[in-house]
Amino acid sequence: MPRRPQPPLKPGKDPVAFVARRLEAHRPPGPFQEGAFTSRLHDEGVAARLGLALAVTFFTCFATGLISHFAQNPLDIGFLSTPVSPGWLYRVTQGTHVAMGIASIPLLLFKLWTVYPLLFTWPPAKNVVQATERLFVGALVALAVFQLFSGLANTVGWYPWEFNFVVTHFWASWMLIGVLMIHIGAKMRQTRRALAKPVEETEAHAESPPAPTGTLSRRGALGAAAAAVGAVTLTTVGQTFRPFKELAALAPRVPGIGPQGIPINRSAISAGVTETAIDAAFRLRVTGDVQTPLELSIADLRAMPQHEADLPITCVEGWSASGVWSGVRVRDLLERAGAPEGGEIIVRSLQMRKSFRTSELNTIFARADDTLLALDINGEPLHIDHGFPCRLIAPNRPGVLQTKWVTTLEVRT
Ligand SMILES: Nc1nc2c(c(=O)[nH]1)N[C@H]1C(S)=C(S)[C@@H](COP(=O)(O)O)O[C@H]1N2
Ligand SMILES: [Mo]
Repeated sequence: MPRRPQPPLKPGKDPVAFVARRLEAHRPPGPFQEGAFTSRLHDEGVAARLGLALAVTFFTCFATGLISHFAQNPLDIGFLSTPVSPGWLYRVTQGTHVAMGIASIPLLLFKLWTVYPLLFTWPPAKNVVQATERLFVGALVALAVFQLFSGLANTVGWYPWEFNFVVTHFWASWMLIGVLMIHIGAKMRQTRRALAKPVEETEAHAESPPAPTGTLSRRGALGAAAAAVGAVTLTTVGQTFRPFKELAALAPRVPGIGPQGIPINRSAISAGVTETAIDAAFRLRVTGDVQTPLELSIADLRAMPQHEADLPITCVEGWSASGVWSGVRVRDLLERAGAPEGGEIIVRSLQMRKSFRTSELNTIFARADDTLLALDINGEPLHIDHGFPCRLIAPNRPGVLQTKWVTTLEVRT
């Protein structure tokens, strides 16, 4: 179709196009020269397929991340409230979050390698629209690298930064998903076209010679990416999916597991409770808006009806492990203290410093059958590192909220 002749551009109209036309005559040497990249794998068909896989992992991470966020910061409005059952649900969503995040790492590295020659296009952008699009791609790459790096560091309990991981990872995820949607919108047509063709024949390199024997074909390269995803998944997913425990060479919390079959997050020494936790004067207090405040010794707690619950500890850092816990129902304690229906319960630990000393239970969680102040695990009294003399254990709940060394339940209405 013949195009209408374009009027000569003035700088005021599209400054990027104006600069670009002047730059065209000054193409830098080296990678900026046309034909500098010869690999058949720098190809839109490969990039599109990896992009599709990344879209799946990123949207899954976003959704499961939101579930985790709202489990830790409950909205408590209607269908948006975190349900109490099934008790294993958070274990699955958080396990999926971490597994998908880890799988994204080889996918992203490979995708970046596939498209990096685009960094050397000349001129860098032909017009203002393209310049904007490229800035968004830059932001997308930066955010994706940040999310995967900070998330991975979190799973190994490494915090080499000053900022608050949870808050930053949360807000960066919104920005990432925003620029990702813009990117998907901008690339939709190109991606569809590339996906419609067999991967060995995509357009960008249609005229490129067939791969010399001994080099990787595009299909082979995608197979290698899939194998890399499989390898990192198999060697880490055992941290939450126990049948794969033996393979979990790269999972930080599996080897040796921990006392009573569960890894330790913070030890009694680190929490500074080695003396208070074994003090004979220990009492569990039920206080706040109650008719009869309670002060119960361990013997008093053991004299109450004991209940069992088979529930996991699901650390937000990516590991999980289940046990059969037994102890007193929180609901029974609330009833004994004459707590009114509704309100919330603040659970406080003996721990005096550092984080995770307290957590909250909304009324639904507090009154669930399986929400226990556990005294035993798998038939033995709790190990001191697992919260002796008593800890909270509740269904479908992030590990950070399963408070150890509990000494006070404060009822607030
Ligand atoms: N008092 C107190 N309780 C706590 C913590 C803590 O640091 N202090 N850590 C929490 C976290 S992050 C997790 S994952 C679980 C781990 O329980 P475990 O160490 O018995 O496996 O305990 C939770 N309860
Ligand atoms: Mo945790």
